Amino acid sequence: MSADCGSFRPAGIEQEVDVLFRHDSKVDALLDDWFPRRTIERVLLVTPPDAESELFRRATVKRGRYPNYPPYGLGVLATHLRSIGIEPRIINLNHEILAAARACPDDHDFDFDASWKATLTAAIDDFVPDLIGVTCMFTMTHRSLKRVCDHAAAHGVPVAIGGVHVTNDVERILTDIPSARIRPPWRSSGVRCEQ
Ligand code: B12
Repeated sequence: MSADCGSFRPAGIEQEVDVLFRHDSKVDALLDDWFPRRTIERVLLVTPPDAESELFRRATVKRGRYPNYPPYGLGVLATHLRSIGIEPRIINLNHEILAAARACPDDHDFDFDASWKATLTAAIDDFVPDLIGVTCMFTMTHRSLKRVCDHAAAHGVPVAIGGVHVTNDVERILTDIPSARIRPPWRSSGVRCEQ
């Protein structure tokens, strides 16, 4: 029995390759738009606050009951970026908001949204990233993720998202967070890029 392995391609792969070729000029235009210098030197990696303003309670902060874990996933990404010559910076807005809430002397003076927005803006202005990557582990953080992506994108820097929630809740991610322009596809190992 002989088999012509050279001409054999699984249907799925054929389709993916086809799509890549058909959209080649569109991808080129997108890359020109997002990365005019056609290079990525600095990537700002961001963890959104776990909580959101409507549900945030300073009394809970003072009792030390909000979780505050290091962003392990972003640490892994930062290591990979460094290994290919890209400078990463991580900003953990969950930690930053808890620290700011703890430090603020008066409950009424604390503005949750203004606080994390100012921290993120300062990081963007200082680091001048070519790309902002936002992580999201928990479904309950979806609204916070959306707000962080909207605020980051308003600075004119392309925003990519990833993490457990993003991979898991793809339909909501694709419809609800247009400000994150680099998102996972329905399937395959590539990324979906939309104008
Ligand atoms: C360790 C862990 C914990 C730890 C630490 C949590 C933390 N905040 O870091 C502890 C034990 C504290 C914990 C607690 C909880 N957990 Co937990 N936990 C996990 C676990 C087992 C591993 C997560 C992890 O660290 N992975 C390793 C890192 C390196 O991977 P990563 O973060 O996903 O990042 C990689 C990729 O996702 C990607 N990536 C990530 N970000 C980005 C961004 C961009 C731009 C790109 C391109 C790529 C990218 O690249 C990274 C490197 O490969 C997951 C299950 C799982 N398999 O993921 C559950 C899981 C995340 N936990 C879950 C839950 C429900 C909880 C709790 C809510 C449980 C509870 N009822 O209390 C609490 C919440 C606590 C909190 N708010 O932090 C669920 C979340 C489900 C959901 N959809 O919301 C999971 C998925 C388990 C499950 N199957 O149910 N958890």
